[in-house]
Amino acid sequence: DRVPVRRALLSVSDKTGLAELATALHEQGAELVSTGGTAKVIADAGLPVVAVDDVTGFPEMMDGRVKTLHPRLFAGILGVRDLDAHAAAATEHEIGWIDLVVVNLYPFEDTIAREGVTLAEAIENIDIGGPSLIRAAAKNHAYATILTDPAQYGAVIEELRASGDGSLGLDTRRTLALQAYATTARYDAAISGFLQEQEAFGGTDTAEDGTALPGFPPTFSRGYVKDRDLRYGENPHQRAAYYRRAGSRAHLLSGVHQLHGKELSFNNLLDLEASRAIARELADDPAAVIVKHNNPCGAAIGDSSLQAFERALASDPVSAFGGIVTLTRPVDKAAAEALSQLFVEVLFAPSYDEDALSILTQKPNVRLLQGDDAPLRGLERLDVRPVAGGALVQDADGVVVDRAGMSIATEAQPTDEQWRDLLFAWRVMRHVKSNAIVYAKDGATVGIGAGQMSRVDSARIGVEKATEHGLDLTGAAMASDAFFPFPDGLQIGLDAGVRAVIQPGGSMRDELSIDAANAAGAAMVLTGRRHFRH
Ligand code: 93A
Repeated sequence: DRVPVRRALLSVSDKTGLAELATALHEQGAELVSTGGTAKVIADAGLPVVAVDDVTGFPEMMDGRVKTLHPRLFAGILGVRDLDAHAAAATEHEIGWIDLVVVNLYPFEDTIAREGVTLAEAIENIDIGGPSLIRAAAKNHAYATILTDPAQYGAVIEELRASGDGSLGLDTRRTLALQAYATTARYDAAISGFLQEQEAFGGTDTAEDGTALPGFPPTFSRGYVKDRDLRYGENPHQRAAYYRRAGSRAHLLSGVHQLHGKELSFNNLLDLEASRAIARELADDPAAVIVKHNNPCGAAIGDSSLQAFERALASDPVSAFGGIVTLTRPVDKAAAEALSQLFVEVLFAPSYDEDALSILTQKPNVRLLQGDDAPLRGLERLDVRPVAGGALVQDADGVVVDRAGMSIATEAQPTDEQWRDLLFAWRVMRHVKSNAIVYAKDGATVGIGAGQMSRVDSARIGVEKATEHGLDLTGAAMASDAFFPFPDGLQIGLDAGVRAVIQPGGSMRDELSIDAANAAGAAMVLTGRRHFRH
């Protein structure tokens, strides 16, 4: 099952290691066939090389868009050497077998990562001939070997030299074929991912304002590229890695610099995603968000990073231990001093001043991240969740929260302060697992009930948290992610002092809840929009 390499086709964008590989092939007696730029490097290395034009009888044309797309080459790769009919066709059409194909592709991913790249430049960097050569050689790995990455050259050179007859074994050909299909799959995923985000292609999965564009495609495919291995998953017995979406303009960790601390864990990344998503909603102000187990345990806006953090922490200082903290403004000395009092797993902020850094880096266990959140805005238009053998895909719940479309159901109208707290609570609530109840006062959460199977329990837990931490719910705002089917959950809030409520409305028994609010002299806003998060 060893195949001597008598003839090789080389066409590479990345010329790294090319001269060494070509030299080894030549030494083993292989004939080298090559495209323009690649042939030049080989010739410059003093080796004989045949131009593809001389094999195909056609010049490279259409600005290089058509170089290798020719039956003389493809039949030479794809022919089944042991079939008489294939051998006869090869003889008749003067086709020589190609035993080794060396291709690496136009750098599409590097191109789209460049600042200010145009759509035309990106499209010009879609390689057509290269992936075809790769797929052809990988398919016919019974006879041909495919190299797609300079990192593979060294082992192949060694094997060629060790073989004595310039041959490569079946195991090698199989391993490389597998890598080859992974390469072309990733390449196409990058193209598809990039085009999906282009306005010219209908842009996106949903329009900027969150309204769905008609229809989901009949097939849904997304390519993910490994960004890094992780030490383990949610638990130590689970293996894990972080992947970014191929072709996406940004991802959770792009532009994020880790200034200090251990490597990020699976759970860190999960919670970082959650805490940054909430912070993005509050970013008009200095804000702080503390997340534990994917739910916020405190969020607040304030006059400064320090004040926002202190108020977010006050919401539930017990749960905040070991939390993931995101700040929307730079961290200064005062904020750093306060932060250093708490055990924080991860701290994310736009920047840190020198004093802050010297304080925070004294703590060995905090992972300090610096990054810009703007690239993530509006990025994920689809929400994809794996299920057994499939995926559930929906529009992301990316609706911009403002007063438009909301109505007031009660005699009492919210004051300006209440409106601020209502919208604040509503923004935070959208990121809390259902059933979600959020109590807020003066731009800070004062009680959060998350993830309960009964809304009444969430309402009660939020009040208990406030009481436990010495917070006063008198005059607080209350947000509920879905309507109150009965007024019992609402009543728990009202009894604790809530005087402004925001909820979707739409229950058959809305009137009962509105009556309860009126009886307490509370204002109630109906949003007409539910925000479940399972
Ligand atoms: O534009 S292409 O898609 N048309 C082709 O027929 C073709 N064949 C090989 N690009 C094509 N290639 C690519 O050219 C290879 O994948 C490789 O990346 C590059 C090598 O060109 P050169 O040898 O001129 O540097």
